[in-house]
Amino acid sequence: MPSALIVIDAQVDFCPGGRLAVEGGDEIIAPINDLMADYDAVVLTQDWHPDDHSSFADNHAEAAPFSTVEMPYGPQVLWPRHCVIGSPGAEFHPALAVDVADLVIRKGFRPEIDSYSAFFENDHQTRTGLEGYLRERGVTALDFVGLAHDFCVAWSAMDAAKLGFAVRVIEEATRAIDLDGSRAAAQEKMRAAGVTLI
Ligand code: VGL
Ligand code: ZN
Repeated sequence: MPSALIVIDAQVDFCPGGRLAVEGGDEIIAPINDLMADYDAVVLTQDWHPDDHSSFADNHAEAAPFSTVEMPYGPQVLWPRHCVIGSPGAEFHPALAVDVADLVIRKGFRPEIDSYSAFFENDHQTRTGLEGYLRERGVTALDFVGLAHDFCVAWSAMDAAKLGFAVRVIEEATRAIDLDGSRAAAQEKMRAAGVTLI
C-alpha cells in the first residue's frame, strides 16, 4: 500500500520563540526527519497568510487573540499574527529535512478564509489540491505528524479519513496548542472519524 508522511506546519512561528509557539514544537523535528525514509512520498504543508488575513486578531476591531468570532463559513478562532507570507516565522524549522520532501503545499493564503486542513479550507469546500496529488501518486495510506496536534493535524487527518485514506497520527511527533481542552477533544473526534492514533 503506497504511503505518504504528511508533515503539518513544522514552521518557525509554531516553535518556541515563534508568534504562535506550541510548547515543545521544536522537539518533534528530529523524530520527523527520522521517519521520512519509511514512506513512498513525503509532503510538507506550510501555513501561509497574507498581512490582511481574517484569522489574525489584530485585523478585527477590539478582538482578543484566542477569542472566537463567527465567519460566513462558521466559528473561527482569532490567532496572534503568524506565518505571514515571506516572513522569517513562515519558514520551515531550520533543522527540518525540507530537501527530502516531494511536495510543499501552502494553505491559508486567501484573506477571507482560514485553512487548518491540508485538504480543505475552513469552509470544508474549497480544495487545496492535495487529494488529487496523492491519488495521482497512487497513495492510499497517510501518516500525519507536525503542528499543531489539535488544529491543523487533527483537521487534516479527519478530512483524509473522510476522503477514504487509511489514516494514522503519530502522536509523539506532534505537539498541541491545547486551548480549553482542545487536545482531548481532538483525540476523541479523530477516533470517531476513523483515525488511528499511535
Ligand atoms: C495552526 C492555528 C492557526 C496550526 C495554523 O498549524 O495548527 N493553528 N494556524
Ligand atoms: Zn494559521
